[in-house]
Amino acid sequence: MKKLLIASLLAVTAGAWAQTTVKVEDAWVRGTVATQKASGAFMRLTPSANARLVAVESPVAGVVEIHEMAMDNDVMKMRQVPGLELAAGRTTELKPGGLHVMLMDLKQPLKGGESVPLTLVFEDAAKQRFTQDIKAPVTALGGGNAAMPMKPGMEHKH
Ligand SMILES: [Cu+2]
Repeated sequence: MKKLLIASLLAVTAGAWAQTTVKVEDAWVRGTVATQKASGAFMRLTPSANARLVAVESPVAGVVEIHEMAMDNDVMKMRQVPGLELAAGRTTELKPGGLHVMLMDLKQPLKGGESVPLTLVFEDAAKQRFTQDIKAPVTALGGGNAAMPMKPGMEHKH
């Protein structure tokens, strides 16, 4: 009984104090050609308190995963990560050749000039989930393979 009371007090406190917000900057999605079924979304995330990006949802993709690039026997490969730890006040950058949001099973080609709605699902330090909706403009690069590593000099910034 006493334990229960403490637990609920903690929950109330967490609700009142741990209002974590995450600043999302420079979000963009790589444009695709008609035959392409996958693309990447990139952005910078800076949380007000320790948080975790646990999922991303988008109406344009059947499946959305959080990926990282890693060297595997001298070959750059990407793999899914269960979540992204975001440290308070520190900026985590999702960029080509690094961490990215993988949009798969695309329902239509993503054209430059359009924007893609993304719902970012975060978990705060108290494991409470909160979401943030953003619209990421599509950058028309055409061709290429979604989220494949690019040489730094090739990276476009608009
Ligand atoms: Cu990927």
